[in-house]
Amino acid sequence: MRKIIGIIPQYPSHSRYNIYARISMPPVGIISVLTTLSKENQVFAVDENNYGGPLKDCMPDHSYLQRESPADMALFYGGMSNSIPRLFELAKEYKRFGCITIAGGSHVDAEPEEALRSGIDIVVHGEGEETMKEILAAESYSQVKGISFLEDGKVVFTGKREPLKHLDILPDPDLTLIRYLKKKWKFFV
Ligand code: B12
Repeated sequence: MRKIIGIIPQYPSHSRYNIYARISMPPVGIISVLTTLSKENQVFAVDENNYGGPLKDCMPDHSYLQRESPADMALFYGGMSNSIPRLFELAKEYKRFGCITIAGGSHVDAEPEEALRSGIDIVVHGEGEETMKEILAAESYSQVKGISFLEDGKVVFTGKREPLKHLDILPDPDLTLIRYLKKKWKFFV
C-alpha cells in the first residue's frame, strides 16, 4: 500500500483576477486519478488554490503535511502552465522528503523533458487512471505505456496509450479526498 499525496499547485497571484478564480473548484482530472487509487492506497489531496491549512512564509506548509501524513509518492496536477513554476518547486521539495514524484496534465504532457529535469520522476501522458495503477504494480517503468522518465540522463517515452474506452467503469471523482479546504464549493463543473 502506498501513501500518496495529490497536489494542485498554486496559480500565480495575477491569475486570481480571472473569472474562474472567483469560484473555487478543483480540476477534476487529478481527483479522478487519485480516486481510482484510493481503494488500495492511503490517499489525500490538497488544492493550494483553496487551502486553509498551516502556512509557512505565506504558502502551504508541506513539511507540516509530511509530518502529519507522511507520503512516499507525490502526484501533481500539471495542466495549467501558469502553475508549473510552483509545481517544480514542490516537486523538488517532495524529492527532498524522499518521495517518488509523478505529474500529469496537458502542460507536462506537452513538455515532459522540462518536468523530468525539474524534480519530476515520471510524466504520465493523457488519461492517468489506468496508467497510474500500472505504475504502482510495475516492476519496471518501461513496461508501462504512456509515460516518460529519464534513464542515464536521456528521456525514455514508452509509447502512446489508447484512450480509455469504458469511462463508465471509473468511479466518480471523490472530492472528499481534498483536505484543508479554505472555502466550501458552491458550484461545480
Ligand atoms: C473543463 C476545463 C475547464 C473547466 C474546469 C472544470 C474543473 N472543475 O475541472 C473550467 C471552465 C473551469 C476551466 C477554466 C480554465 N481553464 Co480550462 N480547460 C478545461 C478542458 C476543456 C478540459 C479539462 C478537463 O477537465 N478534462 C477532463 C479531465 C478528466 O482530464 P484532465 O484534466 O486532462 O486530466 C486527465 C489527464 O490529463 C491526466 N492527469 C491530469 N492531472 C494528472 C495528474 C497525475 C499525477 C496523473 C498521473 C495524471 C493526471 O489524467 C486525468 C484523468 O484522465 C481543458 C482542455 C482539455 N481538452 O484538456 C481546458 C484547459 C485545461 N483550460 C485551460 C485554461 C487556460 C483555463 C483557464 C486559465 C481559462 C481562463 N483564462 O480563465 C481557466 C483556469 C481556471 C482555474 N482557476 O483553474 C487550458 C490550460 C492551458 C495551459 N497550458 O495552461 C486548457 C488545456 C485549454 C487550452 N488548450 O487552452 N477549464
